[in-house]
Amino acid sequence: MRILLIHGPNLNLLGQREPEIYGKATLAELEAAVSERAQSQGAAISCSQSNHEGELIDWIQEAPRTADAVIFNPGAYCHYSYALRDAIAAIAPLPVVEVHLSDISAREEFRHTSVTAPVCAAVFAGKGQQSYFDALDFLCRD
Ligand code: CA2
Repeated sequence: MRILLIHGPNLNLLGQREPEIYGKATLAELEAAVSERAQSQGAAISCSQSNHEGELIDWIQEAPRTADAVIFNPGAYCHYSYALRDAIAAIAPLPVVEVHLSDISAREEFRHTSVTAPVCAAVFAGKGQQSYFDALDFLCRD
């Protein structure tokens, strides 16, 4: 199984600020941990991060040509980007699993809604790195 791990805006700052919300790991460390776990499950991970909505849309649109599934942390775009939602819906049935480090339902009101979640195959949030492991387990469950 080939999996794209895509991170959205500001997640390149992981490990530098707000460790009480997002943990101490840098993005590179998080990607390494998820890649290692994926390998042990027979999956190969390709990682990328962008702060730009259009670039994220391009990568989602291209995913069916290079991958069997996507694990996506859209960052704050999940709260309002109908363009990303349309891109995810457009590549169905390729599964896109949405992940969040923090529990978005327990934070500020504006984070309670994810407009991308309804078109994703599953959502795992609030468990830090474990949210990503849960996404891997979901995709590799068969
Ligand atoms: O909990 C998550 O994974 C989020 O997707 C993270 C996004 C946030 O906007 C979403 O509501 C939930 C923000 C990532 C910002 O990351 C930073 C990391 C370190 C320092 C500053 C920001």
